[in-house]
Amino acid sequence: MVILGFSTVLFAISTGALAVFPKSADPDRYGCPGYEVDGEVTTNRTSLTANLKLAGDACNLHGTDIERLKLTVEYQTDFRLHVKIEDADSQVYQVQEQVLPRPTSSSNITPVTPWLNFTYTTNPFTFKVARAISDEVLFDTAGSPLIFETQYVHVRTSLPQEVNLYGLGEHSDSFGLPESNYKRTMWNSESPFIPQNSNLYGSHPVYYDHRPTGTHGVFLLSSSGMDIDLGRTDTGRYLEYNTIGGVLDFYFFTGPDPAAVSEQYALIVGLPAMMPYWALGFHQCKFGWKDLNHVKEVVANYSAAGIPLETMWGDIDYMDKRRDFTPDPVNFPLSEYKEFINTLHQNNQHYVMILDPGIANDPSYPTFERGAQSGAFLRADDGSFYRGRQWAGEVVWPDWFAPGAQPWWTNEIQLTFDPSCGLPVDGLWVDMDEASNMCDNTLCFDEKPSPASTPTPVPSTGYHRRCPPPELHQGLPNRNLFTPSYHITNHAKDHSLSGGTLYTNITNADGTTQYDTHNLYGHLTALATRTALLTLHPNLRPFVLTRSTFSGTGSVAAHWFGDNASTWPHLRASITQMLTFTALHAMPMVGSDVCGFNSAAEPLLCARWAMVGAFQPFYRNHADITAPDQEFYRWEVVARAAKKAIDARYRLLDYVYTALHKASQTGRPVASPLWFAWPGDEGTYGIETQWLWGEWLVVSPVLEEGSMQVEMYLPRDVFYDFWTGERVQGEGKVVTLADVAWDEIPVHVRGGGILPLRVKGGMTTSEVRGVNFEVGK
Ligand code: MIG
Repeated sequence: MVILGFSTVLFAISTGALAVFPKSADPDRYGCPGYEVDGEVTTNRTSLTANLKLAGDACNLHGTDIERLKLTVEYQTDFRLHVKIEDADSQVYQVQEQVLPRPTSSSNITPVTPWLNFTYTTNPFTFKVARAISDEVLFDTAGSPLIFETQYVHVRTSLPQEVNLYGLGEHSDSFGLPESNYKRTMWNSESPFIPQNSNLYGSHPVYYDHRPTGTHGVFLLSSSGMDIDLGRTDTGRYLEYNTIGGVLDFYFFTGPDPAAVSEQYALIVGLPAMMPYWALGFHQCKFGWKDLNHVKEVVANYSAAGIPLETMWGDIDYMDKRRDFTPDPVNFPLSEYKEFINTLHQNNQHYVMILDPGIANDPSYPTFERGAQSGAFLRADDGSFYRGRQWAGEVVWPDWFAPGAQPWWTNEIQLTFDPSCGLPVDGLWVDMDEASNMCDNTLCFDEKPSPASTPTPVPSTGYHRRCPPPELHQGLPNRNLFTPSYHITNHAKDHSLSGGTLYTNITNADGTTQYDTHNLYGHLTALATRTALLTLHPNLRPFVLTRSTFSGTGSVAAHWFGDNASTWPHLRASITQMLTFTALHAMPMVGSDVCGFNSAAEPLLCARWAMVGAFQPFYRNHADITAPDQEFYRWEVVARAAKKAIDARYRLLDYVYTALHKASQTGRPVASPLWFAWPGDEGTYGIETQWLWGEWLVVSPVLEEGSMQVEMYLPRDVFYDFWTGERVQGEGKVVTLADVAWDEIPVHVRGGGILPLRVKGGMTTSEVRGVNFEVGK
């Protein structure tokens, strides 16, 4: 063992017996040779590099085994360990720096006493990450061969029985992840009804492992399609990555406090964007508002009902022929539309409008024409625009890696939304940015012939040719980019990679392919939109809402959880989804479609949801065109619940705004699970229906149909009822709160908390800002 100037051993060759790979549960993998260290291992004070070579005959399970790899291990700070395994030739795709800037070596803080130890075996090569202080093993790849092929990468870590895993969004599954038989697929996809056990709109390949001894995080920086499997063998639990490409670029975060992991993760993927104050107000949206008069009625009805309405939203109904930047001249006439938005502004209210990345393929549509001139659109291999189907009919899509794309998008946004001549919107909403393609399968236009459509040719082989050969990190040539042999479990359409989205063998302008960059499309759409807003309004914080996300999108935009339904299970899912994003994915500004998107909202469900949403960051009521109207004023009980909850939300607005600011400075979450505050209390580990709102409030809503009671867990601590001020002694057990009325939501303040409360709420956030504070009760 070598000691490198630290009190702890930084890089040690494990002296244990050679790892022997046990027969894996998946017989296909048995027989893969793994890798061995080849030649010298170079270490200096804070880093280690080594070459790896295939340790036997290639197994070529799903592609070709890559012979030579390169290992780099860096102690980047005391709290962050970076372990990277890439192909020696640096051809395999790596997420572009412009998408996710990596820390530069100068930004790394030279470690003094690293909290983690990296140890390895040389033949076969395996590695282990352990806590320095206790030798507790956190990650251990012995036991399953490392497989690094052109279209398949596999690594497995064994796990002790007693660990609690969270994260790996976006999903609608339980907050604490199941121990076994669980697969998380990362492949961004249009996901109506947010199905469980399925990939959804975003990909965040980071998990948090919480143990009574501390919390740590593991982030695989990869946009490749992948399955992450949690399972069990005779010898214990494991977590494994099965990707269809990319490199193994791991960041290990030491915690050990849960919120410290959130902060350490945010420093890698980007600190959350600070939001404008008004964005914390209550938002109302609906798909299917047929004209401006109807929209005005909704505003008037809110005001008449005395329910605060901060922001109105314009869904695709405003568009002529469902084309971006093109208000319908009959139903949303431009000058009246401007006047309406100006009136909202006079009343200190706001307006946000939708954009879809699919651009109508029609030379008479100026946005298309300018995009075509700028080289802004994705192209098929034959040089023609890559075409598909979206709301606007036959469409093309921006290639966010094309140099002309951003200037074109910025220009369209300026032309349409410049307040001096256009629609003075306060924010933009980007939808369908997975990207969603309504072609049912790869035959799209063949199946639904339309006279104006010329189909993009179906790739004959699916193999992607490329000349000249790719540059560094652009992706290996000669891969099957259309139907790779390893199938990730994509739920979309025909279950193929390209189902319901862009063909994966399409090349981006920078030489990379959609196969590798698919999961970044939403992030890039949001980023381009944010950049455009910053050009339009250099001195205003941009507000962008995006459906599709990737690790780090919190630094760019807000996010809603897509097309849920008006059901009690989806009300509950809104909490687990929120906690996953706010606490674990550095995305504070998130929320569900309040009262549910699909199907009819029952008033009692809507009442409970109105209150739950009031204690979550992004608070917007929204529904589908086929769903009945569900504004809060439509039912007396909902109106009552909403008024009371919004009043509390607004009185607390500065508490939340401050928490959001802290998140944007440090990554500390705005809302988190109870175990963040009581990491040693095992009673909190499985709780997913209560949460910490800021650091001091515990919210425990009623979430069961027809119920007026809630089973609430309060840790051993002193609490005060937020509404009455009554002292409540938490006893570390579940208590039943009965008779929770339809306009009540239980909220408790942790003893010791000081809340900056406004004396009263107001009809808008700007009114609230004029009200005095009181401190606590
Ligand atoms: O195919 O713009 O998730 O919020 O209302 C549906 C219409 C397209 C999906 C979004 C939803 C939005 C709807 N959009």
